Amino acid sequence: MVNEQSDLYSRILQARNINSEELSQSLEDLPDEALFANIDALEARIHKAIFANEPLLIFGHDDPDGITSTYILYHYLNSCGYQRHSYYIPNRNIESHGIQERFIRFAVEGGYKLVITVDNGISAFAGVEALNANGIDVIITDHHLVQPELIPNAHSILNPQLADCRYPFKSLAGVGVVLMLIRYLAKQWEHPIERASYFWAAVGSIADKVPMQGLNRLIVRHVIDHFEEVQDHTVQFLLRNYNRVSSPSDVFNFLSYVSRLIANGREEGGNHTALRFILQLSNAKAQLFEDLEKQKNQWENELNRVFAFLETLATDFVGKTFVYFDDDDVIPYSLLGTASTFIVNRLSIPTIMLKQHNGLTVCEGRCGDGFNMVDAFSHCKEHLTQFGGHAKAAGFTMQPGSYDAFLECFNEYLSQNFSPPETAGGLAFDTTASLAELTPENWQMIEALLPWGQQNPEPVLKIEGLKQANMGSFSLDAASLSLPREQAVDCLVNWRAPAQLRIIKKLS
Ligand SMILES: [Mn+2]
Repeated sequence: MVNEQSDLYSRILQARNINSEELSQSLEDLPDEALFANIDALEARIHKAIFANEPLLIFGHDDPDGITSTYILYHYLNSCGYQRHSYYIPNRNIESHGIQERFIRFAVEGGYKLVITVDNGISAFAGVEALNANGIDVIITDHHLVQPELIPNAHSILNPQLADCRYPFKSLAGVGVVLMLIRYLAKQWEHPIERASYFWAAVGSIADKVPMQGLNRLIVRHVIDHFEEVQDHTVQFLLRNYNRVSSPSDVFNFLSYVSRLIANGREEGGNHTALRFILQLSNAKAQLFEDLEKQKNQWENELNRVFAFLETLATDFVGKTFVYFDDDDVIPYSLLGTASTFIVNRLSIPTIMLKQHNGLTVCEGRCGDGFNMVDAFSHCKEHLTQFGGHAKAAGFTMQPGSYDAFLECFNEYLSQNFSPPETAGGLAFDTTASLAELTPENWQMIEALLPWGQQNPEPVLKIEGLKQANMGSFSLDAASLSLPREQAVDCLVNWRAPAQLRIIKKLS
């Protein structure tokens, strides 16, 4: 617990306008889940499925948010003794986002009577119709933006973004929504959820880059502060293959590591590697872990290659928007969104990346403040076969022949709805600091501000007069810019570890 405030710590609090009340919230401060619209109807339908012993299928989304959502719901139903539930996670390299033909066939042939979508489904209008036509009820849980004019005809929908939803916090990840659902079921059924559910909710929330404030912060911080309590067999397995985890930043780094590890299991349906790894109790767990580690390393190499390529595209780029069609197949389909994010971080302009995939043109769009990707795609929907996402991260598919018409429509929308933020040039930092202030005591105080994420980024300090010769015991991390040996420069830095800095910009 933080009792006295250091100067550096309180300057950062002040710069960010953080009230210390928010920093001390705990699980007891979570709002009543009954405030969610339709949650009683969801509970009744799932209850009926369990008592009638109906085959039930959880339909996840192929990313860490969707995987952790699937896991905590699947596992909660397990813990209730239910045995007729299963899960299906589509392979994003084979199927596009949402309820598609392969899944519908799987659900029908498997004789399922109830499908629960997690971290997706809110734009699956046609998919829900098709399942209904086959006598399958659908419950949707999702956190994406709603197209209010086209809500699927589901049995019931849990989504904080619904117009009539009174749950006060709107920015939960998909797994945050599922966590609130199982917390509600736990109260109704008087059967507690496992404490590790918070660990997996934290992993999915970090991976989905939701704003790290409010309830998202509360969930991740709970895991940081109660790490011993939230460990299940998978966490313990992973810890045997990981460095020591003792400080709050160790826990945060471990959570980020796990979110990257489970991002790569790409097998389809009930065979998804990452989910099988989490569920596995036997020796096979080690084999699956090796698979995942290998995939993660390959993926990180691939990522570095793509980033180097994007760096060449971004250098000296001038323009109001960045549109890139990956004709030459430099960017793998699975990295298209990551690539768009990279460009937005570099250039701060709306970015769309497109490529051919399975006979269709797919697109991932990203932007910062001052623009809304979903609105832009919605404006151009006559050219698209499917679209969805958030204001700052959205995607679509279209027929290849529609490209020119779409681009004209998109550019027209952009010219009327985006003006570049005026802060260009002035890179923001939290406060000026001196090397002498970077003490172990201050490091510990700043750890109280973890977890980092959107709306709560890692602090940026301005340090004046840095040069190699006066760094003392401090080292620079691998991603740092280098320092001149003799001539002192003013720098913006991240304080990465008690004795480690990352120079992110040289100012003089
Ligand atoms: Mn999500």
